[in-house]
Amino acid sequence: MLPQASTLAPKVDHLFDTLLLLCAVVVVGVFAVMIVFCVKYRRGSEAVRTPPRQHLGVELTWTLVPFALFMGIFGWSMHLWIQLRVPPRDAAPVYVVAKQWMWKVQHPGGQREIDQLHVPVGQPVRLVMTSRDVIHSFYVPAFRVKQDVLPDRYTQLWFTATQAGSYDLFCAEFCGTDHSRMRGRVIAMPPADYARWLHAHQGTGLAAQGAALFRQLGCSGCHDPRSGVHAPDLYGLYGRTVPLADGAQVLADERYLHDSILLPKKQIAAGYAPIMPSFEGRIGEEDVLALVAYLKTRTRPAEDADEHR
Ligand code: HEC
Ligand SMILES: [Cu+2]
Repeated sequence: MLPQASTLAPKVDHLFDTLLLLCAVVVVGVFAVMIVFCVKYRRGSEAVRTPPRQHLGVELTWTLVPFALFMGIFGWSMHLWIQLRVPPRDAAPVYVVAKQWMWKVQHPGGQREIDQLHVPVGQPVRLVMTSRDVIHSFYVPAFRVKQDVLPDRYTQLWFTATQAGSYDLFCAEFCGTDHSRMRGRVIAMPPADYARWLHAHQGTGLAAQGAALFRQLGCSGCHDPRSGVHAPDLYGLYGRTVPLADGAQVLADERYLHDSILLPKKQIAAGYAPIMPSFEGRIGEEDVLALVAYLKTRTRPAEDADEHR
C-alpha cells in the first residue's frame, strides 16, 4: 500500500474505498442472484415461470436507493474535489516549470532544483506550474494529487505533507520519448530542517531577478508614473479585481499577470490603449515567473489601496 503522506490522502482513499466496497456489494449481489436463478430456473425445473405482477414498492426501492447512493457519492466527491482545487490562503507558493523531460523548481527565495522538490511537513504548499513545451502532468501518488501542466498557462496544485520522507514524483501525461524517465522526488522535511535547507540553497531571490528584468526589458519605461506613458501603475495589482476594456472584470492572479506579459492583447485594462508589446517568444517561462514574483512583491499598505486607480 502507498503511504498516505498528505492531509488529502486519507480523504481520497476513504472515498475510493467506499466506492470499491459499493461495487463489491453490487457484484456479489448480482452474481448471487444470477447463480440462484440459473439453478432455480434451469431447464426442466418445476419452478413457476409466470412473470410477477408489477409491484410499486419494489419499483420505487430499486429506483430510489441507487439514486440516493449516486447523489450521495456525487455530493461527497464534489466536496472533496473543491478541497483539492482550492488552496488554503496561507499556502506558500513554489514555481514549477516542466519541459521535456525534467521538472524545474524555483522557490520564492531563489532556491532552484531539478527533478526534486523540497517541502516542509505540516505547512500547505501551492505549486504554480507551467510548461515550456508540451502538456505534462505533475503526479505525486503518496499525496494523492495530480495536475496537468500546460504550455502558456498556469495551473496550480496544493498539498500539505504530513510525514517526512522522500516520495515519487511522476509525469502522468505521455509527453514524448523519455516520458517514462521524467520523474523526480518530493522530499518532505520537518519545518526546522526545511528552513536550514532553504538557507543553505539561497540564491538571488526570484523577485530580485524579476526586478532586474523589469528594468532590462523596458517594462519600467512605461509602467512608471514618471515615464509619461499612459500605462497602469502596477503597485498593488496582484490580488485586485481589474476592470477590462470590454466591461468584464478579472482577478489579477498569477495567470492574469502571466498573460498580461505574454499576450497583452488578450485582456486590455480599462482606460488604457493596447500599446503594450507582446513578450511572447522574447522571454522564457522562467523569466515570466521572475517578473510575476516581482510584481507580487509590489504591494502597498492596505490603507492607500483604494485611492490607487
Ligand atoms: C510600450 C509601453 C509598455 C511596455 C514596454 C510594457 N507595458 Fe505593460 N502595459 C502597458 C499598457 C498601456 C497597459 C494597459 C493596457 C493593457 O492591458 O494591455 C499594460 C498592461 C500591463 C499589465 C496589466 C496591468 C493591469 O492593470 O491590468 C501588466 C501586468 C503589465 N503591463 C506588465 C508589463 C511587464 C512585466 C512589462 C515588461 C516585460 C511590460 N508590461 C511592458 C504598456 C507597456
Ligand atoms: Cu512529461
